[in-house]
Amino acid sequence: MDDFSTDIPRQPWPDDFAARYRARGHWRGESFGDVLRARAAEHPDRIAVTAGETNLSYADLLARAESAAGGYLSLGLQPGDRVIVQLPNVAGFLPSVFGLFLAGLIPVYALPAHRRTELIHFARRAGARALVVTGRFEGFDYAALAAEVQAEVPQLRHVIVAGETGPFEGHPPPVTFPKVDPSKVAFLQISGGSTGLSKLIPRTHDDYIYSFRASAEICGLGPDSVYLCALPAAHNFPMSSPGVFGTLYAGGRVVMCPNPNPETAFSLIGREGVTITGVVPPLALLWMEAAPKTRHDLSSLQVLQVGGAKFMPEAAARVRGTLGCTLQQVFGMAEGLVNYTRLDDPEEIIVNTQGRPISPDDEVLVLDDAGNPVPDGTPGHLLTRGPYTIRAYHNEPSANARSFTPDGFYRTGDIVKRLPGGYLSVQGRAGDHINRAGEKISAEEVEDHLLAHPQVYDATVVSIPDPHLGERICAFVIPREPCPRAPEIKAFVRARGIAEFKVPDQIVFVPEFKTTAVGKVSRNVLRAELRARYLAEENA
Ligand code: OOB
Repeated sequence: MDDFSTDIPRQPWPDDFAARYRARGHWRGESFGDVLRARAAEHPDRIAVTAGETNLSYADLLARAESAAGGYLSLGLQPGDRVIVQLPNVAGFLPSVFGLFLAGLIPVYALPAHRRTELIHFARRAGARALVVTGRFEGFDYAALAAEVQAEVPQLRHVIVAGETGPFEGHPPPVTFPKVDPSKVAFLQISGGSTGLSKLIPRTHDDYIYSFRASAEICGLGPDSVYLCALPAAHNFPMSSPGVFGTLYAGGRVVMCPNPNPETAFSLIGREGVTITGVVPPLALLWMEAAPKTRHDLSSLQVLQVGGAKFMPEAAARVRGTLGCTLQQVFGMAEGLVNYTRLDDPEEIIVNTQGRPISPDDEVLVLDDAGNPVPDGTPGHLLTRGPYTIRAYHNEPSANARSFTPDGFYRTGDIVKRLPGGYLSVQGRAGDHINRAGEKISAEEVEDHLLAHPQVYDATVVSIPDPHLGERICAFVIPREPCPRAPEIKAFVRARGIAEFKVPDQIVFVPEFKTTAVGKVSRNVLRAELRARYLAEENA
């Protein structure tokens, strides 16, 4: 049932903040559609997107987005309606989403890895009316998945299967384009989900365009820049830090990489003359392993951005020597705040910190457990507020009360040290999610799936440090007799229709959760104890 609000989501910055962000020139009253139209007018013939053998000029991209807009509206979708987009890194990604922007529709970005359970949740929470997918990709049938989801969510009236260069190719554009207010929500991004299920993050045209315009400047992007989109384009990092949108803003070219393995990525870097790309730490390690042996020419690559999870200094120090380019560390979050090391920072800063904020108007607090500021150099909880950090999640009253202070600071859940110059060093997490190769997984969500198994009496999920993934998912399970086998539990969890990256990497059967705490134990304490005991035994 359509049990959630169908209002157009709002993102409420108080008036005085909004006025300040406009006066400072951060928010310029520009919409996504305006950006594309301006670039297509300035340099229609320049290539905007390369995917395989397909090249779309800025004029082509605009024309295809206009066709898509015409097609969406011809279905009866109304401006303000939410539309889930689940597309891999294909040529049709940008025409599909710019088509939604031009039609005044609101994309909800799902990852290609998401499955039935997650998509149903997003569809309900967003009150989505349509789902845009590709047919088959890398052997998976996305159209069939979409049909399954549609069968469960009646308000999801349309499944739109995009072709090679987007949906509704050749469809006439709308007779009139709806007026789009840049201060309104442009799209909903998906949170990593620190507790429970993923939340929806409403971002406005004004705030998001500011974040990628400023990011493009920090990264020195211009018309000659070629950005390789190696991570899934729907993720905030490759989308906007400066990512595909920042590259288009600067008039550069986006190369869609269907798979980030070294062979595919290196061949595209060599063939297309890629100048900048962004990866998560495990991929950076893989690329550094592969680079000395590659037959591809990587000499065009000027900047390798690494973010999404902590990149260890020992690895960071090897980037220049192995890949021959400048490292940029990126510490960001879909909720807003993004930090970069600057390209001309001393090596010491680039290797050892996760950068400093984009904006002079990003406010950063580092607080102790009692909520008092700690001195620089001391670890504390990171809270932030600013011109591109949200003030609330969409349709989440109780999460909002936990995640935001009354004066509008977002509690990031990260533990950081602030260093001279405002640089941040990420020390860890206060919360219980697992950062598995940059994918954020809520322990609670995985526990719920495990508890659905009839032979599972109780389950506690924790992160364990992992040499390849950064962190892996370890599930401690108290079984019922007869004790199930680990592969069977994994298969059961997978069959619940969730992204593969959430399936526990490891299952440890235990007779009970021995705990030193008395009485009713919070899950957080239990998780910490189980993790500590496991690590102690492993190192014994
Ligand atoms: C990015 O966004 P999300 O929303 O998937 O995850 C945000 C969380 C942060 O709160 C932090 O816990 C972690 O991911 N994180 C890092 C990090 N970058 C993100 N932890 C340590 N070091 C880093 N460099 O992951 C994201 C969004 C935009 C740009 C870059 C990353």
